[in-house]
Formats: sequence, structure tokens, C-alpha cells
Amino acid sequence: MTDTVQLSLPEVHELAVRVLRHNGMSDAHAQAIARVIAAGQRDECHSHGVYRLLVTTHTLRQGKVSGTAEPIVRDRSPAIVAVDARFAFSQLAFEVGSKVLAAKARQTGLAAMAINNCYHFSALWPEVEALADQGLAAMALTPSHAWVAPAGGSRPALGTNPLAFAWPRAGHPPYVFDFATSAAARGDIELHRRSGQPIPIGWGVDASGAPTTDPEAVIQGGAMLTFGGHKGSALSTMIELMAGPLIGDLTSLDSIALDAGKGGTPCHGELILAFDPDRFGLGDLQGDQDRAERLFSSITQQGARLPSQRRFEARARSIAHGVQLSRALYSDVLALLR
Ligand code: NDP
Ligand code: PYC
Repeated sequence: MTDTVQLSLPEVHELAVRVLRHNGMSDAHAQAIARVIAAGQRDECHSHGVYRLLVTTHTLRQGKVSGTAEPIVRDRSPAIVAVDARFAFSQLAFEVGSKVLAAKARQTGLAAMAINNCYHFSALWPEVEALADQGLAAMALTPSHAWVAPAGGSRPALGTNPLAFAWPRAGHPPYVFDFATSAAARGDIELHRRSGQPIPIGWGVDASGAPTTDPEAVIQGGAMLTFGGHKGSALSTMIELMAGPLIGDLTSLDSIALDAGKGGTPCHGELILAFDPDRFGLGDLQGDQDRAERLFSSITQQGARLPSQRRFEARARSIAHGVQLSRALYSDVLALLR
């Protein structure tokens, strides 16, 4: 027996829907979440692919997150749409609200969507990429749980707080980056723990504040670290403020307090911004796009790669051949159907 299992992309989607439906989720939520999980696995984003079924099901079984609440969309102003996820997962709220966000961005040039009261576990690139596919530039930011120490400290105060950006390109996939403002995503540290592997120095400290390579020491009583020292720390704090108090929602400190040690998915808000290049420019859209393309070429022509290039290559492979899951993960996921 091999250590891996080969699945087609429709099989990954169907497995995710089956697990989520079996654990009490409505079809609308299960389908929206399965789309994001299958996309994560397809693009070989292992910390936010099928592995997330373990985390979402754990959270569902705790009974805190709603598996059925329908999001409520509120038109707050010409440039702001707010979506109340009503303590369900965020994906359906994004799908429903992003249509309004895109329409507003086309009307006003710049529009914002606040998603409130959502349980949030996913990567942000599917969201900004979906907006770029409609010709919009986009940014997304969200807090998580307070697992990360600020630069100069050793106790958790910040979340792993991802920031994603997408820029639409004619004839190419969009330019997209999406990263945690911690040195590594929490999901990566959890995957190292699952496979018994040490983590690199710089990802976290133990309970005494000393640098460690032991993922368990970081998770149990230690703290993760931000990327880029004080710069990552300030960026992460900005994300707390913009996707927390600015939109009337929780910080990562609030989210982990709400969790009360249950180890569930973070619960807070998310802020998504969409920009229409047609409205911002001075009337020479083609010239603007050409200048952007020259910038991308100056990066790639010296052998550097654009962010998401690895993902897009993985996507092409997965579409052609399906994906490989570790057998251990596959059996843990099948166990969720019992
Ligand atoms: P990575 O460090 O793996 O990647 C960050 C970005 O940098 C990606 O866009 C990646 O593109 C790009 N990149 C990586 N290496 C290079 C390189 N050599 N040259 C150019 N670009 C490069 O991401 P993280 O581990 O920080 O985050 C992983 C995911 O976790 C994200 O999708 C994030 O949204 C998610 N997350 C979600 C949270 C939540 O609360 N919902 C919290 C924290 C993280 P590529 O993918 O092509 O390698
Ligand atoms: O990997 O840091 C992470 C994370 C937090 C919430 C969802 N993913």
C-alpha cells in the first residue's frame, strides 16, 4: 500500500461536501466551503486544503459555529457593503456579498466589504483572485486567534493575520500574493507537529520566550513570531485594527478569549477592498496595464518568480492528474464520516 491516495478534483469536492453535510452543515455552506478546500488542495496549499476538514469539523462538533445560518447582506453606503455571517463560516458570506462589492467598485471606483461575525479558516487568495477575474484589483485582510508575539515581546497578542492582494492582467493569470504576517501560518506549524518534524528557528518561541524548533512547544504555551520583525508586527497590528475595530468586529485577542481553550476556528470579521482600474486611471488604461506588465517582466526576466506562480503551476498539474493526499490525512478525513 502506498503512503498516498490519488483523487480527482471532483472527488475532493465531493468528499468535502459529504464530510460537512454529515456533520450538520447545510448544502449551501458545504458547497461554498468545499469549493475553497478543493481549490486549496488543487493549488497545493497544504495548510489550507483538505487538512482544513479536520479543523472545520472539530469546530462544528463543538456546537459554536452555525452550519446553516444564511448570511444577511446590508447595503451600508454607496461604497460599503456589510455581510453578517451570523456565526457561520465565512465562505458563503463572501460568495453572496462579493457580487454587491464588485458592482459597487464599478460604480464608485473603490468599494469595501466587511464580513462580520464569521468563523474564518481559509486562505484569502481565492477571494482576491475571484475579484481580479472580474477586472478589479483587490485586497483582503483578517485577524485570527492571538497566537503571535509582537516584535520585542514573547507573549501572544496578534493573530497570524493574512494579507492578500490581486492585480488583474490581460492574457495572464492575475498577480496575486497572500501571506500570513506571522513567519509561518499556524496551519504549517500544525502540519509539522502532525508529521513529527522540527520547525525552522524564527517561527516561534517556547513558554520561556526562547527560540525553539519544537512545534509542540510553540503551540502549547509558547508564541509564534511575526515575519520581518517590527515591520511584520506593525502590519499585523494594522490588520487587527482594519478588519477588527474599524468594522465593529473582534481582534485576535477577543477571538481566542471567545474560544475559551476549545481549539476551534477563529471567530471575527474580514475586510475586502475592491478597486476598479477604469475609474482610477487618467484615461489610458492600456498604457497603465503596459506599465504594470513591464514591472512584472523586470521581475521575471532576472529569474525571480511572481507570487502565485507555484500555485498556478500546481493548479495545471492537478487539473491534468488530480491530487495526492497522504493516506494518514485521508483516513482521518474518512473517520469524520463515522
Ligand atoms: P507562503 O509563505 O507559503 O506564501 C506567501 C506568498 O508568497 C504566496 O503568494 C506565495 O506564492 C508567495 N511566494 C512564496 N515564495 C515565493 C518566492 N520565492 N517568490 C515569490 N513569491 C513567493 O504563505 P503563508 O504560509 O504565509 O500563508 C499560507 C496561507 O495561509 C495563505 O493563503 C493565507 O491566507 C492563509 N492563512 C489564513 C489565515 C486565516 O486566518 N484565515 C491565517 C494565516 C494564514 P505561491 O503560493 O505561488 O508559493
Ligand atoms: O494557518 O494561521 C493559520 C490560520 C488561522 C486561521 C486559519 N488559518
